[in-house]
Amino acid sequence: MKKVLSVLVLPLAATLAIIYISSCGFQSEPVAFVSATPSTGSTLQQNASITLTFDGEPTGLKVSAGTAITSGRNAIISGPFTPGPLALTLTWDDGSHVLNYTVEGEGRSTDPVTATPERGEVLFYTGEVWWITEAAAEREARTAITSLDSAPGGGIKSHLTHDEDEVKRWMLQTMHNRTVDVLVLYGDVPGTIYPPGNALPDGSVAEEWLETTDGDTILNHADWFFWGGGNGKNQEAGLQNIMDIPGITMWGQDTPMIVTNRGKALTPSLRNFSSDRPFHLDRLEGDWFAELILASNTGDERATRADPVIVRDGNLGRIAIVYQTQDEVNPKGTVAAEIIKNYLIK
Ligand SMILES: [Ca+2]
Ligand SMILES: [Ca+2]
Repeated sequence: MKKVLSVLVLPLAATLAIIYISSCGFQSEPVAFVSATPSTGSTLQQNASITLTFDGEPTGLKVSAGTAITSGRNAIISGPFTPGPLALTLTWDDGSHVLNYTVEGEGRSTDPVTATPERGEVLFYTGEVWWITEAAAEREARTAITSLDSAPGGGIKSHLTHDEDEVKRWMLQTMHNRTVDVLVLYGDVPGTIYPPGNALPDGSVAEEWLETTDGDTILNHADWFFWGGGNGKNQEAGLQNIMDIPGITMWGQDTPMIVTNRGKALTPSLRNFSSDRPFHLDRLEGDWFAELILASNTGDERATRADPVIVRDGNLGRIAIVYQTQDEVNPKGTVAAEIIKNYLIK
């Protein structure tokens, strides 16, 4: 009997010791800061609230402004905050962290208890172009950049690149950042974001970028979206793979486009013209829908063909086409900037 008892007691004692040691070890892990929403660098309303996430419960949390309520691994800091720059210091038993915000002053609405998100960015790529010369594409891009610089609220950050590797890097950086970013192309697509010859029909950087709830947008001018330039690297399958719509094409040389009411309101520089590669709205499938029709074959929203138009994949990314014309001079840069300033990045 004695022997049996010791056989039972010893493993039990060892198990309890292991549980004790491991629970002590778990409790002594320092709790670290993970993220804040809105993120540091954002602009806030005075009555905003900020949600913090830690990797464990932050005991003894104190904040240098506002009121903090802790709930498990999260904490909510509520205003009012004093207008001007805000360096919000968080301290808790295991550490400290500083978040920097700009709090909007008097005269602005303080009603919503939400924060203004950071603004997205725009990248123009002119390293490969088709149905427009590189020089003309650069001129249009620079016109758009000048216009975006003067957007209300301090301008919209944008830049021009010829480097296809930079396009990929930038897309990876701006993916999943909860802001609408816009890539502008001129009738061709770099292989770094969509491997040529439709080598990656699913999962390319371009497709991944369009499949987050950021609402990121690829805006294309001149030739067919993702056709792939003079060599026709991708042809019809490029757009079809990106949208996952097998039947969609952009055929339609010289299709008259009439500016819609929303077009007149949002893109004052847009005039009636003939599109050579209009979007086929009657071929949209799945969650794709025409979000903003600026000009169409009917001049209204019941159209089957449109250019410029923004189509969107449910609550995910967007494809915009603007002046899909063959070697024609249009105010591509001006109208693109109007769409971005007045609609996509406000
Ligand atoms: Ca984004
Ligand atoms: Ca696909």
